[in-house]
Amino acid sequence: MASDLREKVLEKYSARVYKNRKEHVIAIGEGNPDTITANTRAIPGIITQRGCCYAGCKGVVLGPIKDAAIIVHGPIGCAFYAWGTRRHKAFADEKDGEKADCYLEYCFSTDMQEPDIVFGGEKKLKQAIEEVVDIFHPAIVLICSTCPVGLIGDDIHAVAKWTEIELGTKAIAFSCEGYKGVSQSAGHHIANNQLIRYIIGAGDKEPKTQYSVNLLGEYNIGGDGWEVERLLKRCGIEVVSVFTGGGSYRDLKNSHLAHLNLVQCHRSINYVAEMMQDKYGIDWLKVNFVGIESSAKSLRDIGEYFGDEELKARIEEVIADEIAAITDELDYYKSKLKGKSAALYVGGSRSHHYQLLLKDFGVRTVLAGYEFAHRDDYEGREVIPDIKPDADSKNIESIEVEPDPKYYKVLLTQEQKEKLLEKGVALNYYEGMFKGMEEGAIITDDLNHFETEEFLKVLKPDVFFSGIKDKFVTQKNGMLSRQLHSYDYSGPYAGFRGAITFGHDLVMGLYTPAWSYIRAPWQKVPSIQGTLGGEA
Ligand code: CFM
Repeated sequence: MASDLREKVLEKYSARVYKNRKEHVIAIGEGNPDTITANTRAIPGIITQRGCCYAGCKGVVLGPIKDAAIIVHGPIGCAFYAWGTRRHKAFADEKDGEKADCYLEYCFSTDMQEPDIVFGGEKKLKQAIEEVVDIFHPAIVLICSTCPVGLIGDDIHAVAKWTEIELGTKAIAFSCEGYKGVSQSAGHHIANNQLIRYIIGAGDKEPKTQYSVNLLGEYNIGGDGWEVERLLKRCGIEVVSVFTGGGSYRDLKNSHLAHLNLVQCHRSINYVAEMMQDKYGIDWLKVNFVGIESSAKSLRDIGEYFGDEELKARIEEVIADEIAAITDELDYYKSKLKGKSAALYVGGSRSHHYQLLLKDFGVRTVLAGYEFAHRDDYEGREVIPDIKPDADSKNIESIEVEPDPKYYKVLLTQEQKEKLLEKGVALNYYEGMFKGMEEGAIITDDLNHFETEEFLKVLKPDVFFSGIKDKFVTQKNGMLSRQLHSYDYSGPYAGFRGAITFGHDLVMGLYTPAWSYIRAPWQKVPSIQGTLGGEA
């Protein structure tokens, strides 16, 4: 029984740790309905895989904006870590005569030293901004603060204002100190707030067609965003902006004029989707371009939203053509993968999306979890009213927006939305991860190193999809691990063609089981002994 397996892993904890962790680890089908505790503090001393608030703001949401000079105000270690980790892919380009430069190869930082901490860092920040404006003339300057800045109280927002007045360059500050909130999720929210305040709505370039969309929560890892854009364009759907993979201030500032928002990663960008709905009347549609069936459904849902027969016919043609092009390879990879099982542990959305791609190949999911998602990402948005705010979540500002007097528009009436719902197209809604999962599958929120090793031992999946921090531990234990954050530098995995690349990589890994031939020295002779949980 799944619950016995769970107990077997958790029973090794001390009573206090057990009490905490049992709320975060559940088996599907145990509850009625299944509920989970999420977005709360990790237990001190436990090796969590989470990142910090600054990582979520600078590293995740702002990081890919190519024409922005993003200045990290803080010690150089923080800057280096944000620069060298996530796979940001973009190139400089020109759209209707308007250029967007690309600064993603650069790392801008104030490199704070001890005297700056003692006497204040604003002077140094101003100097850094002057330099960056002088050398690069960026379209916009974004300032991100790290922990010490919050502790000493530098007023980065005043410096942003100073930049606009004195240097004539648009500047926005983000108080995303690493210690805020309980994970990088807090940083997503802080970034979303400033995007709606200062960037969305700053332009006035109308879309060229009546079927225009923004792609929200698509970060172009491995070129996924480019592949999705290719598909949408083939169907005749105009992409106004991408939040934020390969994205630019040039495009984001006009996003309020698009007709529909598509949401790929709900966790990181749902605040923008909601606020754009309130402020500009733009509906959002949860899509998933990971997986063959899911990509086809996402395209069809967009067609239903616009309701144009010609558009719908073109979408069907594109789906048929894309699938015809991959059928042979799909059959081959299916034959190699059918009946395998997988465990998935990633940040806040991929552990759901990739289950659907795995299903296309006949691979079952036996364990899935998120590092920092909220209950709605697991259970669906209907639980939002039941989520009790705590001291940590109250610390992150939640902003209310009013309908914009100039740009607010209504595209579909309530009646039309209900008709769409009857056709299975739910607007402004995300169903979460749980609903599509098999009974008995284990769910782990904020999985740690100990539980990773133990669950893999008892569940024995064929592959563990995770990140760099857990990949090598897994492989040294003889099991295949593929990274879902970076795709192990492969990709794109999105869309129809991407599914084949994914299938290829997975088959390659599973049928080259090099790791299973290795025995680490400590597997033969124990090298250290100890107890768990801080109690004897
Ligand atoms: Fe969204 Fe992401 Fe993810 Fe995320 Fe991330 Fe990422 Fe991720 Mo790594 S925005 S929640 S904070 S889909 S960087 S592109 S892979 S943990 S599952």
